[in-house]
Amino acid sequence: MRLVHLADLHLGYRAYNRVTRQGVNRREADIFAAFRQALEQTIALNPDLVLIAGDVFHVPRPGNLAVVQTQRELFKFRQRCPAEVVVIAGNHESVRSRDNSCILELMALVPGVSVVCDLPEAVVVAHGQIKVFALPHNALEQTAALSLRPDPEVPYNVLMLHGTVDHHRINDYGGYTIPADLLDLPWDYVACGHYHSFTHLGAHAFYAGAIERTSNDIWREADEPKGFVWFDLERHRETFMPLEGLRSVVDLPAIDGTHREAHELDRLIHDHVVQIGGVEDKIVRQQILNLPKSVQRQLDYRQIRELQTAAVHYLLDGRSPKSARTMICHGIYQPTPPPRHLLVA
Ligand SMILES: [Mn+2]
Repeated sequence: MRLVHLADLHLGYRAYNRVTRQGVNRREADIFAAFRQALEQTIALNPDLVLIAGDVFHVPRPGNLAVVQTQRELFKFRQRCPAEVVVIAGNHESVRSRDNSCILELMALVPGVSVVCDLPEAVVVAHGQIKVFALPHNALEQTAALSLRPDPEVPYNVLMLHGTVDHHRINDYGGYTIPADLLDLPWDYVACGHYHSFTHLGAHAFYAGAIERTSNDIWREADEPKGFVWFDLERHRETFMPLEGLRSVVDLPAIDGTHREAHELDRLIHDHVVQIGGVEDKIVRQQILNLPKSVQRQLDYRQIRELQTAAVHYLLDGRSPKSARTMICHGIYQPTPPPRHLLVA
């Protein structure tokens, strides 16, 4: 018995103002390409079960394109892969009001796909061989729901949930905390969603991580692989399956602007770009720390505009010495805080 564990797809995520030839937001198309690749790899693996641990969509009401494409991909997937699929809702697509249904309920119309949006539910799959205890985002609100125990009558017990396991690992807002002792029960596998980096949480518990860079702080994830978990329930052995050819996200080394004139900074900006072979088709950030406003005004904006035109996104993030000092005084200084305009709800 082997399973594929996907999480945090964030389909319908959009960023920047680049569009494809078909007029689709460049990043939305990128995220879909990653999803298709993950499904292709899954078909080749031929698992007994596919888990999607929440945040299928980036927002509770995604655009029609994202909804229609997702539905189409799932139908095609199920025609080519006999494995059942169990999906839970994450914080990004959960709705609070009872008079509004969750968009994921559409996916339950695909044969062999089970969706758990709100209350905890146990789904028995793989001809009675695997019981999946599914805890979507909303279910973690009530701690009474957490008196779950593996079922000794079933060969394999799997727990799937969407939330924060420890507070050092937060890259998204609005998640509930998962009690650590719930993960310590003798599950054959625990599939977690919410944290966007692949992480082993101890025993057989994992965050699969997101399939693309869709977090509030994409720069922290620039160098890490994105993909999903391939798990063998008999041997309790995991393999991380990275996705290939994702869009390059490059966080260039920060430049210290102290005692530097504008023309020196222009040259450093240029040199950093040359070192990565140009910015074409990439998402790039160049931070300049301790950059006085007077020097910032004298930078070569023709060069910066050219970089912004060539890249999918080129962010020149200048920090004045004063703003850094103020942040230290208030105890909120972080070495690389995310730029405010990149924060998404
Ligand atoms: Mn997420």
